[in-house]
Amino acid sequence: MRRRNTTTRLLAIAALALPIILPATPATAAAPTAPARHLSDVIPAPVETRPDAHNTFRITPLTVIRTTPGSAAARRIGHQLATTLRPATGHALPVLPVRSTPLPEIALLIGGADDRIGQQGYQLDVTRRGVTIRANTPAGLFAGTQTLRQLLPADIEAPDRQRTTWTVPGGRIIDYPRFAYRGAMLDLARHFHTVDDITAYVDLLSQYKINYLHLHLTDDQGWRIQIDSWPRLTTVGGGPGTGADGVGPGYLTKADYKAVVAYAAARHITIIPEIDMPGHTNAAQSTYPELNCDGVAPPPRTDIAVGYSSLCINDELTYRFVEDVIRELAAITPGPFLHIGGDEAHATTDEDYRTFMNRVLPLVAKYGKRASGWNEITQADLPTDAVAQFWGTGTTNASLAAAAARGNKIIMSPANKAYLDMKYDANTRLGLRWAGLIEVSDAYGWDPATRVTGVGENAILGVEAPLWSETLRTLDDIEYMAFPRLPAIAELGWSTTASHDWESFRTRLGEQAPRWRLQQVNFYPSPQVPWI
Ligand code: TNX
Repeated sequence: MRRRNTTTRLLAIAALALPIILPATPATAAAPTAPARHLSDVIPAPVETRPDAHNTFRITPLTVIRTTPGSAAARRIGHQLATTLRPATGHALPVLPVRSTPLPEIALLIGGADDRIGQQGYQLDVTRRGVTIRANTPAGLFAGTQTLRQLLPADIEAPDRQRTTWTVPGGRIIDYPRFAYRGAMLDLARHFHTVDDITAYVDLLSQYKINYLHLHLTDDQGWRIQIDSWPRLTTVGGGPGTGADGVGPGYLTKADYKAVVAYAAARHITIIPEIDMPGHTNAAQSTYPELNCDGVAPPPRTDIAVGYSSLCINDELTYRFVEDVIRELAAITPGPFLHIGGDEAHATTDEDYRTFMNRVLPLVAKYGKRASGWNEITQADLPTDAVAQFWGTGTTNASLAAAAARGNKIIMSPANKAYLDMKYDANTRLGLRWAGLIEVSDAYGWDPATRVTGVGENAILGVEAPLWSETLRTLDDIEYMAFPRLPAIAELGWSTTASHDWESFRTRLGEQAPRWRLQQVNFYPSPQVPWI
């Protein structure tokens, strides 16, 4: 009964849509024919692809998007997919929460997939009749739609209609990530980046199955998140004249932050806020004199030196401040993690560092969050659920290996491989070079599970590509440093070691260029990549 009703409605929709859509396609014959896509032309490389050349699917004006009945999450992903596909196809692509349709369909279904896909994977089947993406979770379903997007010709990213028929290569993909955590980090402290810039970056990250965005919210040069109990942190610490060279002012209000969290969540990306401490705190200490042991506020700093600031370790006020900040931030952070920095505390003695961290780590737990921090936090007494983020350039780190042996999970961000703010070559206008020059092959050419002695596959939660913004001002700058290295790190985090292959990767990377041009992504045209 329900089925027939739905069918009737569908046919009515199709009948309505046909006269509107069909006559209006004069550009079809002249449309450029992009090279046929293959099931494995995807970044990150899928785990298993079984092409079936006899079974291609064509998206046409009749195609509908069908989602699991009763699943609001699946329907939302259906609408997101429709929004992505409508401009270039010009098709209506109605989203219908029904059991099946007589029309050619892209079905987005929760459940019924191959056992191996787990909580983040998906199964994608392409036959003549339709595309079916199945997953156990909305996150997996969303990942599958990102694969489908890449399986379509590049001009699917065009802002207006290119042609009427869109071919998806036939066969089956079974795909799931190697690591649960695939992150990117953006530094809002050295130069503030607006909500629009952050959300634009989120859009790009989500295409490569990145599922965490770590926001570096505070540093010596600026404080970028509203804290009601210490209001001058933002108005002064994030105010005019702050940031590297004094030209990166601004901050996220709590409403802004919540908007970023919600926008990212809709793209299955979890925000991780970082408050860096006990060093990297000059913006707070120059704003509030009482946060200094001598009660005297140091001048604001706009240079990019590191390692000179420290909170006052033996003053109770310090812990009231830290607890206020953690409490307020935890309250607006739905994700599990709160990052407490902990790097380069060169102005804090080792003993004071341990004292500080051993008091602060329990505060994170008190407000219901799991602590993460840069690898230096392994010098404190870490709870086993704390996560340490490796940013060194070497291949040994005894304290990190000991934490891994005790059961702490590690995120790999080796600065000489994963840092998106390092220059590509000596001529790169933006970026720094303290960890070396990082060409695309360097960013791709390492294995997270063999990088640091004693930190193997099982100890690793995942990978993260940090982007520090000492030299970056605009979204164009962000894109130039992230593309094409971010997709390299995304592939290291998602794809199997068996599929790791530079020749394959650089070919697939080259095929992304037409998409980036249409999306107006300002990427670095590395000479290592055969761009098309
Ligand atoms: C080191 S990496 C830092 C940051 C700088 C970055 C620049 C780390 C945990 N700390 O303070 O911005 O180098 O590449």
